[in-house]
Amino acid sequence: MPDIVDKKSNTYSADLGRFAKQLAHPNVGLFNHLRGISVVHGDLKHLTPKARTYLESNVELCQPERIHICDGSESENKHLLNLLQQQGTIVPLPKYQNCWLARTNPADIARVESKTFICTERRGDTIPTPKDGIKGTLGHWMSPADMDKAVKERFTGCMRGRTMYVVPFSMGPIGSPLSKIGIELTDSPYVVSSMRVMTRMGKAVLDELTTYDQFVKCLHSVGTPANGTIEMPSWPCDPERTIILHKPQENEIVSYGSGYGGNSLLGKKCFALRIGSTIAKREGWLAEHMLILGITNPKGEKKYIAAAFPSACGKTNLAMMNPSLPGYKIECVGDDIAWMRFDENGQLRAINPENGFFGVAPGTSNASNPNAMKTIFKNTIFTNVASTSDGGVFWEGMEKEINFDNVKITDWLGRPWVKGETKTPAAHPNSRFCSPAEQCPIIDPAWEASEGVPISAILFGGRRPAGVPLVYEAKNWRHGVFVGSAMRSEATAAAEHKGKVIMHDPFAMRPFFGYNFGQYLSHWLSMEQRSDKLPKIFHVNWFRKSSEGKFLWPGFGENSRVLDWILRRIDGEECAKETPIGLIPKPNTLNLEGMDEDVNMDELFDIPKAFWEEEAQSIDKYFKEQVGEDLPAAIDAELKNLKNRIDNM
Ligand code: GTP
Ligand code: SPV
Ligand code: MN
Repeated sequence: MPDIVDKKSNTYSADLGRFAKQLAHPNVGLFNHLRGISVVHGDLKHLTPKARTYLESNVELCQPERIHICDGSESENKHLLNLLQQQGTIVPLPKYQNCWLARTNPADIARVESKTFICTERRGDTIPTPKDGIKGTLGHWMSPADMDKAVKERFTGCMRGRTMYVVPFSMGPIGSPLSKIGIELTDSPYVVSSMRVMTRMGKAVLDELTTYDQFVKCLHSVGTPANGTIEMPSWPCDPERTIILHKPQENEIVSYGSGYGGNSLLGKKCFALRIGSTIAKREGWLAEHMLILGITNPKGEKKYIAAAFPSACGKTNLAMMNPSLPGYKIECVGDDIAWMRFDENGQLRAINPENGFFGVAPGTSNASNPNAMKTIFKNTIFTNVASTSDGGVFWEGMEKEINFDNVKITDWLGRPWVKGETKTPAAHPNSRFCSPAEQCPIIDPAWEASEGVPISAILFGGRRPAGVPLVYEAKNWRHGVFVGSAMRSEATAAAEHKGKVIMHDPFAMRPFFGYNFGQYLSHWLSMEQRSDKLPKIFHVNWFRKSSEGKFLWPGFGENSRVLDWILRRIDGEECAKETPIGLIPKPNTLNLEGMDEDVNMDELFDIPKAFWEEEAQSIDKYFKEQVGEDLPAAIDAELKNLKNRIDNM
């Protein structure tokens, strides 16, 4: 490897040793320069003409000191981890194998929805027009001229003195007809290391581009504040000027100022959902914020289910569930994103475009998610969790996993933390693990199948402390699309929202729509024309609370009981009864055998008329204020039908 880190200056040294190595290395010639900037790793010759043009124009804009073309190799990753350690971005966690802890600038800890924009010529292509005087909540639009201005202001010379990494990555298995390629240019080695976990990254992707030179352009910089002062050198960022931009027409993403998760790992929310949903609309498929799981019943029959829950509402947990119901087996295909399309037989098929899990750490334990616990203690980058004096990690929910007498805890901000004394949480509520998917002990054998897995049911769900039953089934596809459009959930720490307000979050996609939500609904409705074998749609709620504020349902592994009922519905069993909101289990058809806890089924399945009158009104208000003219007539009709059914309760 030609890249040597100079320990004193913390940069690549241009010493003679390297010069000699370059001469000896057939692929790295003296002429490996782009606009006078030297390529210190990788070879320009491996870039396709389009990739080279994209790199060239951004080198000119960002003016990096050097270019590193990533190959995805083990040795490259070692080098990056070394560099990150020297910069103080990560510390090793010697209790585990190849695990690291990153602490961010406390101002850079979650996605920033208010600073996320979609850029189109016409505003109406991006967002519905809200009612006069109402602030739109279904995304933010920017004009191309404003985007150009925003980019120039922030990116001109933003990589001076830094390395620009060229990160070729595939969303989905390399070579699958359902996969798409991206190239992320970034000045953050943390992003490169994380992208190596979250996507298929490196040389094989550049090779793939030589047969089909199309990729999503992803430009990222952690930025430098306007006054030139980087507050926390170990985690450079520019929170004041952070901006996340998407130009669907050009398949282009530009992200500035944040190093965190969905803001910087551009394959994830920016590409796989925002740009992905616009490509999916053009090409006739669906890009969704959904987990994918395989479930095998005691008879050995296997089906696949996709489920959309908002951020921090239980996707990772459901995807890796240890079923409490005897004889059942769950296998995980993906925990966050599903790309789905109908095959020639009209069967909906899904791939997980990701290669790793960027999961919520707090709440993860051997009791709640043992499969995640078996996944995350090797080759993992933890971000903003607490650490223990014996070189391990800690977060809220892990109390039973460590012995407090033997270890001292340091919180996510680097301060001493004492159980029962310190009032603030040890780990940030949105702290995360970033682990390779293949390490999951229950990863599905078909998780990388290039044709995807067949989907039999789609679940929608959210955190609904009141009024919404554990499970109900939509009457048909159209009603199901309405149920998705009417989703609401309590706000979580995964974004910048404050407090426990119940927010509308249609399809769990509100922060991730790449185009006008009204058109998105029409697109979903149009699936009826694509197939006569549409999956059944359900709504689930693990989070209903009693009048004393306790969860009515134990959740986690016990959710297998709900999946069992869903599978029986798919098989046509008559275990459901009609209610005004949809079909719920007939009495005694939800299998509760062997449950430790007594569950108040009446309370759990109660459908209070007053609550649903209010709910329907709130949905109506939301559609009128937020979607207006763009609301498809079929969805409006479904709402009217719901209102009628509630009136007749
Ligand atoms: P993102 O990665 O942000 O998209 O989140 P996610 O949807 O994957 O959420 P995740 O599975 O990480 O769960 C978030 C939180 O919900 C954790 O604190 C879990 O402990 C909690 N949770 C998950 N499933 C259940 C459940 O069935 N019941 C209850 N009460 N809590 C749950
Ligand atoms: C989410 O917020 O839905 C996440 C985490 O999965 S992030 O990648 O930061 O978007
Ligand atoms: Mn998510």
